[in-house]
Amino acid sequence: MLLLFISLIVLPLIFIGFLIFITFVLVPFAFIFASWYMRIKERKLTRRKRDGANVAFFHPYCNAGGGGERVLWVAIKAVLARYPDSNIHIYTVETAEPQTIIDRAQNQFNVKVDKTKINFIRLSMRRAIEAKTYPYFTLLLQSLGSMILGLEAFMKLNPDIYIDTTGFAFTFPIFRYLAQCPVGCYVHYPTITGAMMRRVKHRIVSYNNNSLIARNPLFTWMKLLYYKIFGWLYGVVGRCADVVMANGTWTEDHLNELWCCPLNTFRVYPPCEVSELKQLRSLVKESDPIRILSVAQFRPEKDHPLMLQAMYELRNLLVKNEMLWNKIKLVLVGSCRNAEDEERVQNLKDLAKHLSLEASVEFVVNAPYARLLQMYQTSSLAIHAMWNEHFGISVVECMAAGLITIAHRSGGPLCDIVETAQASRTGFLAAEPDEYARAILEVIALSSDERKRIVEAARASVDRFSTMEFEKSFLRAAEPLMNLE
Ligand SMILES: *[C@@H]1O[C@H](CO)[C@@H](O)[C@H](O)[C@H]1NC(C)=O
Ligand SMILES: CC(=O)N[C@H]1CO[C@H](CO)[C@@H](O)[C@@H]1O
Repeated sequence: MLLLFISLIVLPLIFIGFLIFITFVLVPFAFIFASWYMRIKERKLTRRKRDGANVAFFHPYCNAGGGGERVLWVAIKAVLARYPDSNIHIYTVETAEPQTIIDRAQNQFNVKVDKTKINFIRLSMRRAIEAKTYPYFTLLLQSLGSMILGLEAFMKLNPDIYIDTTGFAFTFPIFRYLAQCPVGCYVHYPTITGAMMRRVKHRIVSYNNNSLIARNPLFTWMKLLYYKIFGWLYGVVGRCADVVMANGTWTEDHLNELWCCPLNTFRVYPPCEVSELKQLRSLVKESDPIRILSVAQFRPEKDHPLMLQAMYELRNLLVKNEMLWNKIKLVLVGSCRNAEDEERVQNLKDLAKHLSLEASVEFVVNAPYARLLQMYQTSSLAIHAMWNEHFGISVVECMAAGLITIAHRSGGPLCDIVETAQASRTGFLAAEPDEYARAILEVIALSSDERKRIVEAARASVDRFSTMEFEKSFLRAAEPLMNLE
């Protein structure tokens, strides 16, 4: 009886109600929305044709003076040079005067831009993206916070082209769907990586997970779930970008794993300042010691002990050639940031003594830049030992300075920097101490012609990381964004 009542009266009523809702509420609403939308789009288009495109860069900390800011300013300069009638807007939380910010860009990065073309859009919700606002679930909450900041940005200016240069992927959908503008981004570092998820899964205690979580299977499972959900969301928002630029192979591979859009992902190396180093002339004379230079902060991941072990192996290889061995010196140049680093230097000195290498190893701590330049000119080889470094700017700099470089066979040096095919060799790669030792001997045995060829090839190859190359690749990648379809 009840069933009959439901099927005869209630269900049709629900159905009719639903129809009424659709015809009288949803359809008119959609209609109003669509026409409002078309008007906005049309107005935007008219404005764009009259005043030039509004290109908006999302870079909250545009006055920070780091590598990310160099990318921002060089990119802005390139866009203005290629599309002179465009207007640049920067969404920022900085409070400094426009003149101060632009002066700093010029002093620090040697990038001069036309002040009248740049408009700063001040955002007030700075707290929304600060990590310290969120003691828990930082990744997720900070990303949602960036959406709030993105909404504020969108309300203050609806741009024609949106480019994010800080990796806040969660702002993409706002600009893609609400602002209806093409979205581009330059990514230095993915917010989450497949490797991070795997680390939780295998319960490895590392810098970003605490031991309580690693020990407890339930917590591990929950954290994994959290990372999985976050990774999935990151993929969803990432796919809202029309053009993705990654700063190197490492970043590109990780983005392809999570965003899965390799066709609009491009590798655009950040601009490095190598032209000055390329001018350096070697001052090494025949009678001088053969110096092997390492330029690396005294941090654990730089793996200085590996270099000492390589020297140890080298001496074993040279037992019959004491004279040559006595000529070879390892010079470790680097900065110490704190007492921990200083202790590490002391430990390295102890290790050198333990391996009886103290006469062959020299430490140069916190040297000024002029001294570093002098070290470049008086060394003939460079050594790099860090495993899986994302890029390895120090390797690029040593190559630019004219040193024959032996770098670790992993990460950036392997994928991006060093070419080891015999005909086009720009350096050497090694992974084990004895491999390093044999590479050193091989370099020492090179004829001066061969040496010259490698140095020249290496110096030419670092142009791939120059400012000019960056501008070219950036504009090429950004072209689909700028074109008015
Ligand atoms: C990309 O950015 C990350 C984070 O700043 C950095 O560690 C890496 O070295 C960069 N890669 C290149 C090719 O510069
Ligand atoms: C995100 C997180 O849980 N980080 C912790 C990882 O472990 C270190 C050291 O135990 C803690 O200081 C972090 O807070």
